[in-house]
Amino acid sequence: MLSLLVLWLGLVVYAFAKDCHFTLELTWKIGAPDGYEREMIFINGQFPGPTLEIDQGDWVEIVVQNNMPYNSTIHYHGIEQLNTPWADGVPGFSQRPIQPGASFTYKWHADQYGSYFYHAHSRGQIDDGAYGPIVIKPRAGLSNPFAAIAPAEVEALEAAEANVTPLVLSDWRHTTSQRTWDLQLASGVESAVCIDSLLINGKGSVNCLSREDIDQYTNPAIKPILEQNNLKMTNKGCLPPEILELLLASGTPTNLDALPPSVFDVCTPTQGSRAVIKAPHSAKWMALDLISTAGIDTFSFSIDEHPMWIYAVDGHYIQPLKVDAISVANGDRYSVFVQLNKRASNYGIRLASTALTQLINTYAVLSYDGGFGNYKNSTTDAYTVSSIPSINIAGAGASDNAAFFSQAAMVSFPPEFPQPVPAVDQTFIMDIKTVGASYVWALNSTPFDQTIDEENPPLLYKQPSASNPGGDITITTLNNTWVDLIFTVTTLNQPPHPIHKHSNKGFIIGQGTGNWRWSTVAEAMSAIPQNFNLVTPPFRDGFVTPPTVSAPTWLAVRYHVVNPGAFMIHCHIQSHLNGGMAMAMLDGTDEWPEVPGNYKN
Ligand SMILES: *[C@@H]1O[C@H](CO)[C@@H](O)[C@H](O)[C@H]1NC(C)=O
Ligand SMILES: *[C@@H]1O[C@H](CO)[C@@H](O)[C@H](O)[C@H]1NC(C)=O
Ligand SMILES: *[C@@H]1O[C@H](CO)[C@@H](O)[C@H](O)[C@H]1NC(C)=O
Ligand SMILES: [Cu+2]
Repeated sequence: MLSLLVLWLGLVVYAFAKDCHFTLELTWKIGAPDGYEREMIFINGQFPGPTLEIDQGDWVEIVVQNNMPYNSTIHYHGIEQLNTPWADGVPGFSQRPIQPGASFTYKWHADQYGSYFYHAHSRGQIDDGAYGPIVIKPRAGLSNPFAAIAPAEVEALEAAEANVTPLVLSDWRHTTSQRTWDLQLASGVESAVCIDSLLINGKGSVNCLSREDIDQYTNPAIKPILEQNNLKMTNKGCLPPEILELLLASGTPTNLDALPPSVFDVCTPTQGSRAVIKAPHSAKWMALDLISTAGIDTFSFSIDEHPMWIYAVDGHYIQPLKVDAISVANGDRYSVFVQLNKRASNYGIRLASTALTQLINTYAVLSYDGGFGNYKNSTTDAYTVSSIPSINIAGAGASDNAAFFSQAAMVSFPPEFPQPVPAVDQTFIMDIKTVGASYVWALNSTPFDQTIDEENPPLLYKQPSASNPGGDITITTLNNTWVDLIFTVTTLNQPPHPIHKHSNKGFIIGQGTGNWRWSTVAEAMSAIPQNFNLVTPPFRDGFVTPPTVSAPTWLAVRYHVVNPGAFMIHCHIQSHLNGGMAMAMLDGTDEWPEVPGNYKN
């Protein structure tokens, strides 16, 4: 009788959700995404790795086979891992590293829908190409905000969403991540800031800018510093290492002679390839998932002559916003609709870095039905576009009326922030800074040692009292409490830091310029209520701290602890993470999970 009941329940569950199975094989081989050969990571022989297509409600099983000569793990960026904290893919936190020749099976439930990506979480392997898109199709009948875009075309928009094309936006170096790290140790400066190319869906070239362009587009914020020191941006369009030494190394030993000229100075053009995105003209609309897998740069993104309707951010619907350009930080996802209502032709898909450390850009092609203009032949990049860009090569608006996405205008659909506003149980105030050398970073005063990768057993496998790394680098919470995270950036010349929170999303409830002088958000709100939004705060898994130019800044994030486990919160600039910009979040220590025996590796 009991077994019949179990069988019947099993069938009911089976009828609503399916199991999705994937195998991802990691290999370390020679590749040349931008036309320059180097050793890099392929996933199932591809770069970027294959798209994982999943339906909301599915159980997802992913076998990662590590055939590289290095330890690795795979993290599912933005996936909550509700009740499966052991499948989060962070070595030292939720599992032991997957050793060469070994495999690990991840199993998680797709509670969410939308755009995500997977990437390696061991050392700098994301910079070696270990990433690929995840698309989770919303469950049938899920309410969406598409009527606000075109009330009569909801079906066409839903069809476009069901057929979404991921655009993986990356930055790329000609050195391996290990070599990049070694060069920082040898030189004493954060040389990772100077890269070789930008890639769209793994394709690009080294495009060397002319001296005129470099001089013309050098950011006005850094021109005076360069002039005072009689320096110029380098031929790679990079901030010269002397400036990093001056502004960020704070008197620690440096040796710029340890840097080969190719790292900052010498630009050698390559003939790579260019991504061509076919626009199905008859469909009238197409959907794109912009996914930044960047190690270092913040991007500006736009499509010539085609405004974008942003309909989801970080895999969650918003009230649609029509824009010409979007600033995309490391780890961010933007899902956009593009109306295919222009003359059948080729249009530029523009990607430019807005980091002050380098002028660099690329473009892909949006090709109506793929049938216009010159086709690429195997030896030359014959695609030309004559469309009119909305952004310039430095990522700024090409005209004053280019509309950029503004996070402050972003409103979740449906509303996600609880009303009345819940009481806050704990507030953590964290000081972001470099500690000594310009490549040693702290999310909260103390750098997190990257040897945590080898923590054995991992934090999740131990009782939280035994696993607490303590000090400045740990956030400890109880389940079903509300937590405020205040990130303060008190030193000047800091770039924006895209802080990524593992497990569930958080609300960006406030930000400001000037010192944070309060102990709680409630106190701050009585002084500066205009800096907070407790009605419709942006709901995201990445929180970008405002850069500091002439004054300190701060950012306030609130989250609900609902998923006990050991998670990482860290800057998604890879060199900052390598430099220690991370903390351990031991969530729900009162309901600490027991890791099932078959998951322990
Ligand atoms: C790989 O992981 C194993 C097991 O945790 C560890 O003993 C070893 O030192 C790691 N190797 C490297 C190169 O990090
Ligand atoms: C491709 O371009 C090269 C260099 O211009 C030319 O020699 C070759 O004939 C072209 N191939 C095709 C198939 O058009
Ligand atoms: C943690 O709290 C959330 C929110 O109340 C609840 O849904 C969940 O079941 C709790 N988890 C455990 C393991 O108690
Ligand atoms: Cu950072």
